[in-house]
Amino acid sequence: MNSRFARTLPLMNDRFGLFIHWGLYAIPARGEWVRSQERITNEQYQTYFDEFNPELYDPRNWAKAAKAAGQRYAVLTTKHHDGFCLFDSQLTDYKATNTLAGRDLIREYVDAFREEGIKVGFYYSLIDWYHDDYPAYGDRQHPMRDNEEYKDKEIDFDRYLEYMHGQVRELLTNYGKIDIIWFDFSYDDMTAEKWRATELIQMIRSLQPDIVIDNRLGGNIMAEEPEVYAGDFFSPEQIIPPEGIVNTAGEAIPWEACITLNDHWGYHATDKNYKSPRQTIRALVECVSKNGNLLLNVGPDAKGEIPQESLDILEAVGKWLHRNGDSIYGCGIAELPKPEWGRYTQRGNKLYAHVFDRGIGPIYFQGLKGRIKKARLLSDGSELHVETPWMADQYSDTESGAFIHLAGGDLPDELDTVIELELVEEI
Ligand code: FHN
Repeated sequence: MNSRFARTLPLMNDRFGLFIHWGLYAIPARGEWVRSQERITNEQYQTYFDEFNPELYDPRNWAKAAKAAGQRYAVLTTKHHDGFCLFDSQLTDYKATNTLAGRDLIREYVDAFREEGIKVGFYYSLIDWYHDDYPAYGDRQHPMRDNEEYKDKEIDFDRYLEYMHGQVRELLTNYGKIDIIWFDFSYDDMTAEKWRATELIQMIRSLQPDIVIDNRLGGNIMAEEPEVYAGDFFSPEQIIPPEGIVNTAGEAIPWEACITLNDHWGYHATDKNYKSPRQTIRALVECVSKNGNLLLNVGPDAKGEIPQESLDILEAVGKWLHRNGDSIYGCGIAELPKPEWGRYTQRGNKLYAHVFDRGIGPIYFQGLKGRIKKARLLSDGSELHVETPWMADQYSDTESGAFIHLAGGDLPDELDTVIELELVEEI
């Protein structure tokens, strides 16, 4: 991987993070885009500001759930597109400390996740539908984009940029070491130097030299010489790239897929279309098998609690990781063709076979004849045997293939059975 991405590598070794979308939109409970989708005015949305009182909010519970899930970093919305600040910004009154909550919700999040040894990330929306100087009429998605009252409204976008840069400075000054800042998102001409991105990046790097930044300020992270603001990782959303991500020179670049557990980022009371633990575990494996991370999202409700359906999935993933985490953390792509039965991940001379489909008879490893020093079922460390079944020399490329016997007709773990192969030498 290009040395430009050296600062991203520790995060890439973590492989699995928790995304948290939380704010006033948890009260209407129709997702975080409700203002835009329903063209809700600031005055109408004020109802939620006046009401916001997450009496059950205790980020220590969130942090414990993330820890048990095996998530090694977290990214919480400090401000989403609605402009509401979960932190005690001195640059606005539109913040949690001025609601019935009366607390700096970000301060408590940072303390709680640090306490659990989980890296701390901030999501910060470049878009701001509340700020007076953010373009509204004719914008692609502003709630007032087709409200004639906004047509001739004078704005001072530089004043918005001073505000936005000032808040980023607050976030990266007042809360100790921050591991990730996750900007969201550039669009149309609202990109790159429209945000004064170079100046912003220079400020960020001076305040937090080791911080990792996503690619949504603009520019092209896949260029051979990306812009200074093009970011430290690529951020595919609601998709796992078919082949992983390489730049125009064919060099692997760091990437992180952000994915919801149901179909919404922010809390949505009636969206019960949750992914299964099996889907979630296999999504994590697929990301790692392609040199990527998974940032898995939860949307806490207006009371401040993560939905039970999400907690149940996180718990199941954590149980699987407790036994099989060696096949995820610090692992990446294996230079082998994707096998029929599942996927490979690799770390040094340890190759991990993630068997999703049991098939009939032994598991076949194309190209690995004579290259496996020993094999173990990762979940319990039990010995497995490399073998060549009877007649195999009549129907397979036994010149290069290897077979491992798995007892029984079902997989030991139908979510994902992992075989750890210690190789004679790294592939
Ligand atoms: O518009 C946002 C959306 O609300 C959410 O924050 C996702 C998460 O990456 N990013 C943007 C595009 O969907």
